[in-house]
Amino acid sequence: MIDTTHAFATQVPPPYPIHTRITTKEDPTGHRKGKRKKKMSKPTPIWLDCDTGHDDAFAILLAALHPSVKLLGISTIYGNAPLSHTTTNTLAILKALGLEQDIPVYAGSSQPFCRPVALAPDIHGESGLDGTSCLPVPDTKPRTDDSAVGAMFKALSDEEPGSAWLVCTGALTNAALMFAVHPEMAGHIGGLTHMGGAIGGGFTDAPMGVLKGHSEEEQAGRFGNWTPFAEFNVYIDPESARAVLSNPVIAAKTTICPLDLTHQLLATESVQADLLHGLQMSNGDGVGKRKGPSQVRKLFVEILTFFAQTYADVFGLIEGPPLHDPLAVAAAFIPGIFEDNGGERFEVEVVTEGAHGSSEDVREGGSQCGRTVATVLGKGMEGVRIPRSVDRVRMWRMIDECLARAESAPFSREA
Ligand SMILES: [Ca+2]
Repeated sequence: MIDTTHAFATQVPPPYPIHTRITTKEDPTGHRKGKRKKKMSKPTPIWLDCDTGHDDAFAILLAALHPSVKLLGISTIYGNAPLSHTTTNTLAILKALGLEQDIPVYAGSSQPFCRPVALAPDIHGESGLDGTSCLPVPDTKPRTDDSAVGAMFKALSDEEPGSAWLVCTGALTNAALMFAVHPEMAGHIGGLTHMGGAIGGGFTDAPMGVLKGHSEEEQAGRFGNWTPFAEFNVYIDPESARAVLSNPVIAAKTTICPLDLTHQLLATESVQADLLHGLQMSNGDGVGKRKGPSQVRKLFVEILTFFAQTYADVFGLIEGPPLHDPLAVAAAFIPGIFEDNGGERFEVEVVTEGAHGSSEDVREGGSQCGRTVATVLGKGMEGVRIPRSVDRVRMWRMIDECLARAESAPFSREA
């Protein structure tokens, strides 16, 4: 029997303001003026596993174009849409970034370990990436020289022990299969991050909106986005999530980004406007000048616009859509921008009992299947990191910088 009472500390640090407008007062590159040399550290090797929909597109952008990341490859998975769509979407985004030939893409699992497939057309459209008029048609196909699990294993193995990170922004099926086939990888990787889970119980004060057809009172007890208790990526394959998060070696180097965190990174209208035109660069000669939108900025902001509409329609979240997935990328290579209440760690148990499915009756029937129950551990004990907040200004600035880098790709230059 799982104890579903919340055992985590009740002291929640003050939240960052929700409507933080991107500031341009600091040099967005982070470099100081003057002759002092900054020590350059090696980029973090990352394998990205994603179900490319709207927020995954931003995860790919950040992983592919941030100079502190060495993107080893991408495996795809069912989730936001069927596997064939999420794979095509991944290749299309890489084409828009000019990296279609450079980043190997492998199609992974098309279904969960032992459940029927559940998809999310209400949020991402039938294609998984609906709502943009300028998504390019990919020229390449996913690689077939190895399986996704095999390619992921080989790429991570080729990196030094303790250096490479596995970043998962969909269900954990591919990851669980890799650790099942190659259990030694638990000790080899530097860490794992996952966008998934929902903690609730006042873990943060992130806005959750009010689900269509529900009152504010009814919403008050909900913290999941697929059921009142469960977040989609964990819900759709709870056995795989449980396999990964209950492995003590993996758990000790895992960070999860639950809805309680990701709903703090809202792409408000002002954020969308900033990303469309690009942040003003305060390098002395470009202050105050806004550029017209490049093709790649237009693409990514159209993606945000559609996502904003579905979040407003389905979840009543009108401030802007939460940009979940890039947070899992950032947690792997720049963990210091996340705040974790002084280093608290958790045991995370995934509920696998109870009714499970896509029907309204099952989803609203009270089953806690797919719930992530987090219990805070004693100081110094090893466990899962679950940040309570993130430096949102840094996140948007990094995304803007990556969009600026993408503008040199043929997709924007030849538009
Ligand atoms: Ca995703």
